[in-house]
Amino acid sequence: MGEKAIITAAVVGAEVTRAQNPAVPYTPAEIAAAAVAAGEAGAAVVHLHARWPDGRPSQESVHFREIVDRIRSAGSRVVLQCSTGGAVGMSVDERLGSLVDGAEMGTLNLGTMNFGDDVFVNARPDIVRIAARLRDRRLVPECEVYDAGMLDTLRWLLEKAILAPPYHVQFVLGVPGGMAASERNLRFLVEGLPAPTHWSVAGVGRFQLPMAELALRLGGHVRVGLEDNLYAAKGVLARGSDELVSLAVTLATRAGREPASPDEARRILGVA
Ligand code: KMH
Ligand code: ZN
Repeated sequence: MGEKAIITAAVVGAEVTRAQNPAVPYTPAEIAAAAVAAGEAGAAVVHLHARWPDGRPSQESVHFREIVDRIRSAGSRVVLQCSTGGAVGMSVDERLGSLVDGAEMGTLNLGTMNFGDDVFVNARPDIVRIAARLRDRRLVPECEVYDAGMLDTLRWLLEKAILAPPYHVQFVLGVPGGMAASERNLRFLVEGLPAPTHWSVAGVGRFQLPMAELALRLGGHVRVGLEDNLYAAKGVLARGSDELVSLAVTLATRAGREPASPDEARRILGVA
């Protein structure tokens, strides 16, 4: 057996809608239930966004607090990772609203990029500010890398001691405007990591499960869920992120990688 595989479930995101897949959760209760179900299916980490009841993206602390409280009240021990990326167009102040008590990790997006037809702004001072907030709150950063140049920003953050271990790297591949989800790109990115660290892949859309399979083979970890992909198979909508987690568990087992429990993931990721 290889190293245990951390499966992260990204259960809602900021972009997907119920019109695209009726299983997309909106309310804190729905998002928490999706996170708990993902944990029961084998996810060790949940990547959390919030929504207003009508589906608009929210970074309101009150929503994140309710999600976190509901997950823990349900008895789930999944590692709680809150998005500081939020949605395109949000200010950094707004985005930081997600870092509520109970969060264990927070995302750190490593650069500005086209994001579909929009621009996802992460100017270097924004990155420095979010990194400082994560450090102050003793949250383990998950560095979101969409393109190769962002690894140079990671190197710069490490050299300037703005970022220090423990941190985790998530390669998000297949966003229109970022690097495509291909084996060649993933191998190139892993080789380009400025320091040895654990890493994971989130393939967007139809690339989600093939990228997960590849990452498991290469010794990485995986992210699945409705934030990045709405389908369980070609033309078949996923019934929820938990179904996608179950498919990732099958891939991990086939690759000889047992899924990590939440506490095993905490040890690997350095979450206190
Ligand atoms: N919604 C994307 C624009 C993160 O969670 O940190 C940004 C995002 C990244 O989802
Ligand atoms: Zn996200």
